[in-house]
Amino acid sequence: MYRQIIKEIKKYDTIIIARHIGVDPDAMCSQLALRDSLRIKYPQKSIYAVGNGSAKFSGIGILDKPEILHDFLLIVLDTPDKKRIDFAKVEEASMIIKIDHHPFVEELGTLEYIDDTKGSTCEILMDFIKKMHLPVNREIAKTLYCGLISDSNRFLYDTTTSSTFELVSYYLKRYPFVLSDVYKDLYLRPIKEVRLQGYIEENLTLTEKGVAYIKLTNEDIVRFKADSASAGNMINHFNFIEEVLVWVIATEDIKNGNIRINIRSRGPIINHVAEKYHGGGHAFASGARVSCFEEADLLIQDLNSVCDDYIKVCENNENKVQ
Ligand SMILES: [Mn+2]
Repeated sequence: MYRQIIKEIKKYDTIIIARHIGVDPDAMCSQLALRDSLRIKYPQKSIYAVGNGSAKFSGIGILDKPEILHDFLLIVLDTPDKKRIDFAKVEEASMIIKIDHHPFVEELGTLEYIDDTKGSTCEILMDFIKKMHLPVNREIAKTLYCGLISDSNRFLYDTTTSSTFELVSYYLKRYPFVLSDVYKDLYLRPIKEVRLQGYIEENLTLTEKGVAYIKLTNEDIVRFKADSASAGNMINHFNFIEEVLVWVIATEDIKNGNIRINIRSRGPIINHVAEKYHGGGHAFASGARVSCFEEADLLIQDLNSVCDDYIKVCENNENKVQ
């Protein structure tokens, strides 16, 4: 499959690399690393990484705004479905290739490389770039590591395997980038965010079945001088709380006129609930968009039932063991 992808890349003079809406570091790092590597390998081609950026991730690199495009290859990274691609001209592509680590949702193109056992799209690309002998420099290696670190939450999840460490070791040995530079790009944050985090911690509501949630209105966001994206991105700070199985941040997004939902789980599978509410994602990390806080309540109720089922299954299993 890797070879077929390279074969298609060779055919086109113009290549667009896109990823999902609501940019995150894995999505952005994967498109920048692939772009920069292909630009070195094929200097005569026009290769662009597209989509809306975010001030928060501006340290990672710069996206492109290409103007007129015709007969181009579209490579979609880190995105399982068409509606979540952050690029308006998907239909105009001569061909679409998908490389992704999300569970399969729908076919986008004729060539799809999906490995949902991997913790990040950057990890897939590390393997792809290495095996296909594509050019790498210190900056590209650092960018790939940055995406891997962000999606794996610093090797926290079981998607991290010996091959993850082997790939990291391979790149770090050959292109020794400075680890603390990566963490600065990812984790340095203003105190207003820490204060908002404190507010969330103080005000989480906990259901009987282990769903913790908070609803942040636009007023809350303005009061903490934050934005809905950075509030939602705090979701990863609430893992490993004894009483909490699933946690949700519901943030009013007046720019888009809806409510942004971020969900994480440390047991129950949640992506089917996110899909029911116009979203999706991974088994334990998903997002959705709902029209109002009342709809968010319905989603929270559904998550509560998922937790209820999960607790019952766990109890049954325990009984069997005894
Ligand atoms: Mn990802």
